[in-house]
Amino acid sequence: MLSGALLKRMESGKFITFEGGEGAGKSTQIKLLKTALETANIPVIATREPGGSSGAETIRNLLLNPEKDWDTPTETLLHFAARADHFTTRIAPALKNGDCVLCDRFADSTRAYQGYGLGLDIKAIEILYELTLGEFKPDLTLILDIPVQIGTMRLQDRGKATDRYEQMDSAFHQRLREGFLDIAKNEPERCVVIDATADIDTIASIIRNCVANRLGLSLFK
Ligand code: T5A
Repeated sequence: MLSGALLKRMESGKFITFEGGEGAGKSTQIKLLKTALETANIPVIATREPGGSSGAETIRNLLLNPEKDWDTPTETLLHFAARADHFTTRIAPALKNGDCVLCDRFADSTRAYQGYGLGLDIKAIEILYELTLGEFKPDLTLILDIPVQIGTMRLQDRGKATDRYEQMDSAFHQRLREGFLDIAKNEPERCVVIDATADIDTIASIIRNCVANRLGLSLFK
């Protein structure tokens, strides 16, 4: 695996992560930002976690199976195993190639879900982070913030079968929301909180402005 420091020196693409609770609208916004970047002739790929590479997609199926009740340390190790494969085989090569990488969830989801939500010590998560990614960090993290009830209603309206995490109770989802807001407060240079209750086009416009201002990408040709 490339060490984080080495990758930082080699890379030229930007790594943008989208985070938030269930139904916040990450996938919807990633598609719109990808189109905006392509229109501006900026090379871009979109990916997701858990998953995004063939090994990590195999682990995703284990993690999201509603019939499997992993204990929290095992589940966290599986998320980092998936992330290690995804980073090495997909994210790092794309950044090295100069592509902008848009990622639907990354390590902040482990901090929020397994840490704030399921109670694993954040220090354990940071040790696994360092082992897997070294000093590597997203260039920008967009946290789509939404009240739990609205996110849940959106998923019900969408009508797809629910996975293991979507089936957790509302107290769990409230802890996640607070966790994401805490992460943003602690790292304001990396994270931006976006009100995800606005309409799709308003949010897309806020995101384009944020990407242009924070990363200096010219999206408005
Ligand atoms: N997980 C993940 C961990 O526990 N630890 C980890 O380390 C990682 C990486 C992944 C699960 O794994 C957990 C977290 C997750 O529970 P997933 O299937 O990839 O699961 O699902 P999510 O990432 O949770 O994504 P969702 O599909 O649930 O939600 P999105 O992508 O945030 O929302 P989106 O865009 O699909 O929109 C949902 C619905 O709302 C509508 C859309 O049309 C869609 O129907 N919508 C809006 N409606 C009104 N106004 C808007 N502004 C709207 N935006 C979207």
